[in-house]
Amino acid sequence: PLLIDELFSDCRKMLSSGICTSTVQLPGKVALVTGANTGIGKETAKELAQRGARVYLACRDVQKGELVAREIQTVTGNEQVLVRKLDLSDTKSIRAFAEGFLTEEKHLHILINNAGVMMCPYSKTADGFEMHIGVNHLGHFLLTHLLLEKLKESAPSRIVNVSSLAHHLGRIHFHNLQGEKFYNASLAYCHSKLANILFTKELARRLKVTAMWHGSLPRLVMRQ
Ligand SMILES: NC(=O)c1ccc[n+]([C@@H]2O[C@H](COP(=O)([O-])OP(=O)(O)OC[C@H]3O[C@@H](n4cnc5c(N)ncnc54)[C@H](OP(=O)(O)O)[C@@H]3O)[C@@H](O)[C@H]2O)c1
Ligand SMILES: *[C@@H]1O[C@H](CO)[C@@H](O)[C@H](O)[C@H]1NC(C)=O
Ligand SMILES: CC(=O)N[C@H]1CO[C@H](CO)[C@@H](O)[C@@H]1O
Repeated sequence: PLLIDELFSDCRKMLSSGICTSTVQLPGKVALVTGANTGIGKETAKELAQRGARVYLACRDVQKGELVAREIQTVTGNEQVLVRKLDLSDTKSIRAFAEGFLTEEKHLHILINNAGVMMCPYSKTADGFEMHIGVNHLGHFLLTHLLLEKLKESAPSRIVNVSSLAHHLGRIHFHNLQGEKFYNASLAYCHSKLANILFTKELARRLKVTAMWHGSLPRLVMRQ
């Protein structure tokens, strides 16, 4: 049994992306995590709060978000955990969120594009995009675009796009971008996660170009 336990633990270590050993503290930093009311987003938000950042939980369900915000406040002792409404399947909601955020906050140091739908039945966003590509890619694309100036002004800052190993199976089918010709929920997820990677690479390329003119600009870090 011991051997099997060890083997299992080794496999888990191999499959996970590694363990963060940084002891960096984040007082005075402002962080924003999408889909922070559960899963990876919630754990990330908790960790950022633990390190002293002011953390915005951007959630489509504000009630769920508030419960988690209170939990994080209690566990970390950090009061600065705030919830704001963001539905990435609706560009009106994304624009309203960004407008509110830009008005209320002077800085944004860390943007974590985490929210995601996975293998849902065929459905469309408010704007008519297939749900995976619409929420996981296009929604975060617009959000990042709207917050980019603030990130630049707050440099050193960073954008983290949460992709997945599933991107290896992804293909960008330009003739079937919205799944209108055929739809496979697993593959639709993979495509959207590939789009996350391509977006990150191109954004990194463009920001580096700007960096030659302005000096300090956001850094991009990609987590698989
Ligand atoms: N779990 C894994 O093994 C794994 C592996 C590789 C990559 N990932 C990536 O990690 C990220 C988080 O995954 P997870 O496992 O933590 O998923 P999860 O537990 O299902 O959480 C997903 C989050 O996204 C939110 N969300 C979904 N649609 C949204 C929308 N339209 N607007 C705003 N928020 C929305 C959900 O809100 P509700 O609670 O309201 O539904 C939830 O907070 C995803 O990008 C996923 O692709 C996960
Ligand atoms: C979706 O695609 C995957 C990978 O190619 C395949 O294994 C699966 O059977 C497909 N599902 C459907 C419902 O066609
Ligand atoms: C900016 C960055 O780190 N991009 C990486 C994201 O992950 C993909 C897949 O492993 C790499 O190819 C990129 O270089």
